[in-house]
Amino acid sequence: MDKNINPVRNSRVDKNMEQTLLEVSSQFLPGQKANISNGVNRRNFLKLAGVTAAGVMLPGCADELLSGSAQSTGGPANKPNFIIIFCDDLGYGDLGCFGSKKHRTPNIDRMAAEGMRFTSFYVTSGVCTPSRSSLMTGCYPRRVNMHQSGRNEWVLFPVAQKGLNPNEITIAEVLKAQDYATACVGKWHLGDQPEFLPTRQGFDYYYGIPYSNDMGARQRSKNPPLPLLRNEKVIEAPADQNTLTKRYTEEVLKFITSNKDKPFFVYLPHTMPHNPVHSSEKFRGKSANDGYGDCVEEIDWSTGKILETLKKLGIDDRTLVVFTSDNGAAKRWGGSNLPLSGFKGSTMEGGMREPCVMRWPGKIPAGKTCDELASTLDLMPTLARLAGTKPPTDRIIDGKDIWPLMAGKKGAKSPHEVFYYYFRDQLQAVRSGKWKLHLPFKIKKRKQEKDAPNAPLKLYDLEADIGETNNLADQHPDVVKRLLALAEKARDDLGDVGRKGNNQRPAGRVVTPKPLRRK
Ligand SMILES: [Ca+2]
Repeated sequence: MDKNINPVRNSRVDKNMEQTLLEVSSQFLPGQKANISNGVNRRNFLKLAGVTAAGVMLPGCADELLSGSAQSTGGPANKPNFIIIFCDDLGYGDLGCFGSKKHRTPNIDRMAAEGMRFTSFYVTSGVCTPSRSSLMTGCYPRRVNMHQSGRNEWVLFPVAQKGLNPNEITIAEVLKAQDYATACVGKWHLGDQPEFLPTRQGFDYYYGIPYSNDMGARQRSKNPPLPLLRNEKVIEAPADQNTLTKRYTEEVLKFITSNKDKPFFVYLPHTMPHNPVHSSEKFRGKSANDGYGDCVEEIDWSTGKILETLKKLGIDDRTLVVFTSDNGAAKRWGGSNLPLSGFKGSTMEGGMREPCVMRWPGKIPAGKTCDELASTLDLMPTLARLAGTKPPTDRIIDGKDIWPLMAGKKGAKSPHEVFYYYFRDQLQAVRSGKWKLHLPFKIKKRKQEKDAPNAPLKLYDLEADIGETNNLADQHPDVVKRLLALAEKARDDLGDVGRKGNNQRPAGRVVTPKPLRRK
C-alpha cells in the first residue's frame, strides 16, 4: 500500500461523520501510482477486468449503427468516434441557437441545424466538481461522494486530499476497453494529485489545467501558480490563459488527426467562459458582451475548427459531437440563463439545465429539438452502447441509454422517471415528467446560517412555466405526494443532509497532497 494513501480515517478533516464513513480508502490497491503509460498496473488491470466483464460485447450493435462503407472495412473503424465539448459556466441562453442575441455563435448554430438541440438536458450540480464527476461516471455526485470537497466546500480546491476514486470506472475507461484512443484536453477538477489525474482515469493523453482558472496564486497567495499540465507534468505556471482556448483547440485537432484511423474519444472541458475570462487577440474586444462574449465566440470558433477538421479527414459521418456546459452562468459575469430562473450554484433550472447540441450526420436527424429529460449522467451508458459495449454492471450507474432520443425514434421518451437536484449534500428538488418540486428544507449552509429562512415547498409545471414562477402546490396535492415519495427514495439511496445513503461509494483520498508545481 502506498504510504501516501491512508487506509484509515483521517480525523483532521473528517469532522463530518458522513464523510468519515465514506472516505475510508479501503478500496485502494497497491501499484496505483505506477504510470498508466507504462502498461497495465494491478489497479488498472482489475478495473479493466471489471469493464470487460461488465461490458459484454453486444453483437452487431456498433455495426448496425455504422452500416455502409465503414462496416465493410471491419475492425475498429466500425466504432464511432466521440467528442464531448464541455464549457465551464456557459448559460442556457448564451448561444445563438438557444436564443442569445448578444453572442455570435454561427458554428454551434450550424451544428444545431445539422443535428439536434436538447432543451431539457441537465447536469447534476450547479458547480464544477460534482457536475464533472457525473459526466465521468454516469452517477450522481453523492453516489461517488464527489458532491463537495473534503472540507465541505462547493468544489475541490488546489492541493486537495480528495479526488474521484481511481476505482470508479470512467467513460474513458469504458471506451479504452473497446480500443479507443482517449484524450482529455482542458479543465479536469476531479482531483489535482497524481492519483486522480485524467492519465489515471482512462485517458491516454492529458493537456490542461487541473482545477478552475480562478484558483491560482493571484487569487490566493498560498495556492501554487495556476499549472498547465501535459500528461502529469506541469509545463507552464502560471498558465497563459489568453491562449488557452486556442491551444486546447490545436491539441484536439492534432489528436484527432493522428487518431483518424482508430476510434477515438476526446473530452474537451473548456476553461472558459469561467471567470476570469480570457481570449486570444483575435477575439479580444470583438464581441458585444465584453470579455465574456469574447470567449464564448472563441469557443464557437474552436467548435467550428473541430467540425471542419472532421470533414477534411473524412470522418464526419462516423463522429458524434456533443456540445454542452458543466453548470449554468454565474450571476455577475455577463452570462445568461434566460428564459430560466436562477444561476450557477442553485437548484433552479438556470443552475442545472444546460444548452446541449448533438450532431452525427446520418444518425442524429438534422434540425430537430428534443425536450425529453436527459442528462450528462446518460453520456457514459449511451456512448458505451454506441461503442458496442455496456456500462459497468458491478455497481449502480444512474445514467441511462438515451440513444432512442438522439436517433429521433418516434415516440421515444425520457428513460428517467425522476431527476434529483442536489445542492452539495442537500436534496433540494425533484423532477418527474413536467413537474418539479422544490422540497421544503432548512437553509443551514456556511455563511448563510444567520437569519436563514426555511425554504418552502413549491411545485412548478416546467412545460407551462419554464421560469419557475407559478407555484401550483396547492392545486395538485397528489403530484406533491408522488414527488415527495420519490424524494424519500433518493434519501434512502443517496442520502441527504446528516443522513447517509444506502448506496454511496467512497471518494479517493490522499493524506499528504502536494501542490502541482513546475519542476
Ligand atoms: Ca463550472
